[in-house]
Amino acid sequence: MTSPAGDLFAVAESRAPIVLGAQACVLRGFAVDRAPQLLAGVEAIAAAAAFRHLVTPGGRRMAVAMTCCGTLGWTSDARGYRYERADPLTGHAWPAMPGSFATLASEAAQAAGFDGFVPDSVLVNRYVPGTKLSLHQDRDECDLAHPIVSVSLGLPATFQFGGDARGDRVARIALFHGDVVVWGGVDRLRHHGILPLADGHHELTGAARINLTFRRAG
Ligand code: MD6
Ligand code: FE
Repeated sequence: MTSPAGDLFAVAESRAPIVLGAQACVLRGFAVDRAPQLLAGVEAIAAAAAFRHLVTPGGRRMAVAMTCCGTLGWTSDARGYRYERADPLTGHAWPAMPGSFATLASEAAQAAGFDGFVPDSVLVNRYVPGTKLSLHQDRDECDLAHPIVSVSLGLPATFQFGGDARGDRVARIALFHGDVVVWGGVDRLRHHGILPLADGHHELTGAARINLTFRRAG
């Protein structure tokens, strides 16, 4: 018997999809074979559009470091949360989305019951031990009929999955290297977050977790 929580190199033990809601699930290990390629892509993206700590409209510095690729990138400052065609740090277009990223996202969406998902934006989140992401909804995308596909790489994390209302009961799910979460439809506006990342070291990412969330933003 091995303990996934205690083995920082581990991927999830079972590959059975985990149902989070009527239209939300975790595809265990779906991206594990493609992880090295995805991480090489993240390095290239970060070389052109550096990881940065965005400031919320309320003036708080976000603990998670972020960058983007695709035709639209998510950003935040005193003017609000929004998608932009250019990286505010450089004034240049965001790095293009690698073809292998888009393919993975549509395959995962399809496996979760969403046909024809074509992302135009990837938000890349980087967590180090101690970093958390507070409960939030993803609602800045134009058309909420499209699902979101979220890929976890590197150190494991505890995902919080709540309801449509902020005060609804929150479930906790462990996410491991290579896991993919897909949600949309009736579950598209559920609150979610990441608990503070535990200490650790992963052979591919070191002391970090990388999360890719694929969206159709425009
Ligand atoms: C994360 N993910 O896993 C943060 N949002 O690091 C998200 O905020 C998220 O995983 C929308 C859909 C899926 C997600
Ligand atoms: Fe989110």
